[in-house]
Amino acid sequence: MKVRKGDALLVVDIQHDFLPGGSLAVNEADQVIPVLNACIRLFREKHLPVLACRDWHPPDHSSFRENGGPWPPHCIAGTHGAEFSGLLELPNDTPVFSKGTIREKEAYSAFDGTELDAALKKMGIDRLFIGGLTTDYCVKNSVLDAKRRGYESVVLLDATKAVNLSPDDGKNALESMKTAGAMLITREKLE
Ligand code: VGL
Ligand code: ZN
Repeated sequence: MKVRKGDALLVVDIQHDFLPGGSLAVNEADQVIPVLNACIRLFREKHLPVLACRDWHPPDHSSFRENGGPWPPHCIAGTHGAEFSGLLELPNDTPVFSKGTIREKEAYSAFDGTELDAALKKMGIDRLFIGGLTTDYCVKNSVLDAKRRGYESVVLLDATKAVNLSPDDGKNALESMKTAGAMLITREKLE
């Protein structure tokens, strides 16, 4: 598949807390970073936009266990755990969209409460390539939202890893994205 004008790359939540050693570490999550770096290089070479989102919670977010949510505290705004991995080669001018910033509200999609849609429209984007963490939450919800909003969506299979609270969550998430009309491809298919 050839990337072309109208394409953008969205890098989802490559933050310390989702990586090995983090408070919500996802199995093998570090393996996606070199794949994403290769995608970033490709998009930059073709002068196509690269964007990123991050989980950016207040310290008492409602998704944390102590507040009745399913997760350990993670990605608290301004902390080391919320920073992007230093191994991720994001260009300095990458627009970053923060989500989950309101205490009472969970927001798994990069579109939820952000200016992402407006930014994509302004840049004339009609197809979004999405990779990052996690397959069963932020990637899934961002892909489904992108489709709903009329973008073609392409999931980068080898650039995403699942939390798998239940063992099949990642597999089911990919299935639901496919059913919604998203394309699933590996990075080697991209040129
Ligand atoms: C995410 C769990 C909790 C994600 C965010 O980025 O997929 N997962 N918060
Ligand atoms: Zn979160």
